[in-house]
Amino acid sequence: MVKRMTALAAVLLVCCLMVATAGEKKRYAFIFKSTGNPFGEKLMEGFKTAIEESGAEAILRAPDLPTAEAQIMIIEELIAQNVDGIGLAANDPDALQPVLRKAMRQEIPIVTADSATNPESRLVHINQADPELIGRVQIQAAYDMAGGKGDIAILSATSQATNQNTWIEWMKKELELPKYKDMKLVKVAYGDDLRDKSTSETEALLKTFPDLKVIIAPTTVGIAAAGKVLTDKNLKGKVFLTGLGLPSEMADYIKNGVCPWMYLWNPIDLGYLAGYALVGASDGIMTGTIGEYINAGKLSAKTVVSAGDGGTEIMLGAPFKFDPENIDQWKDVY
Ligand code: RAM
Repeated sequence: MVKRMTALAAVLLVCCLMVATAGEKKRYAFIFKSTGNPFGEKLMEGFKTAIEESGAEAILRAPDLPTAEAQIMIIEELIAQNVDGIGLAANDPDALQPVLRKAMRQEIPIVTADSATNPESRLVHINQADPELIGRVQIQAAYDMAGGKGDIAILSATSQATNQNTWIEWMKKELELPKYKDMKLVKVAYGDDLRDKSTSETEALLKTFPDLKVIIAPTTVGIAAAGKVLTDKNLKGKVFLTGLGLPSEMADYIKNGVCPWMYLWNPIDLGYLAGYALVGASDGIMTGTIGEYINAGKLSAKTVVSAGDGGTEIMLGAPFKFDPENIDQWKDVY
């Protein structure tokens, strides 16, 4: 009798567990570089849409400051919560490796987007556009704006950001071409994707290099801060601004001529693609192997290709040029 009751209890327990598991939604997290960055908010909006389209729940996180240490703490929490996958824009290529490998050992897939880790710390990277093109096009813009002559300064994000550092390497390679013999890169400054620091770094550049001709800011936070400083100081036509900016934040500076043109890609689509890649990874459909196809919802199928760092990636598209002609069509989108 006792034996029969124990068996019945065991069967009931298994049934309860099965019902609970069937009803439980999968949970996928995305960690951006830091809070207060509208680019990151748009990226996470796209991620959330993709995750919800798969019937799962999205957890959106970002540390107050763009450091690897702060992201490590969040990743530890997410491992403890046993989430079904983690996407992130990494604040450092190598420093996150131990915690990300720990996650992967616990079968939590890792996908990076926007800013990659080293290949050992991820399954696949979601790349916004060809880094060589992103880098070269910004120097070409500076050349055209300055008439081929003068000093250039770069106002970047953090000194450890993989994405900005890769683009800056390509900018330096472009500058080696003979056509740039009368242009000089005088400084790379770091505004850390913080509005105040980006503002004070812009002011410092103007003070230290009074003959500065162009500021290139390959960060949406930096370019918006520089646009405000140059506008407030009435430097339109004296110091040109270009780089990577959000149309919603840059429309005024594109229209007032401080930033004649700039580039970017769709951050919502970038996050959306990361969401689909992560769901595919959790379902075992996407293993990050070259040649694999993933279903990316409204973006159709995307292929895994080899990345410049020896790992693999999925490419979103090409950088898009924003200028006075088209900025009004985009400023309310992102
Ligand atoms: C900032 C961030 C982000 C970068 C964009 C262009 O918002 O640094 O990582 O991709 O700029």
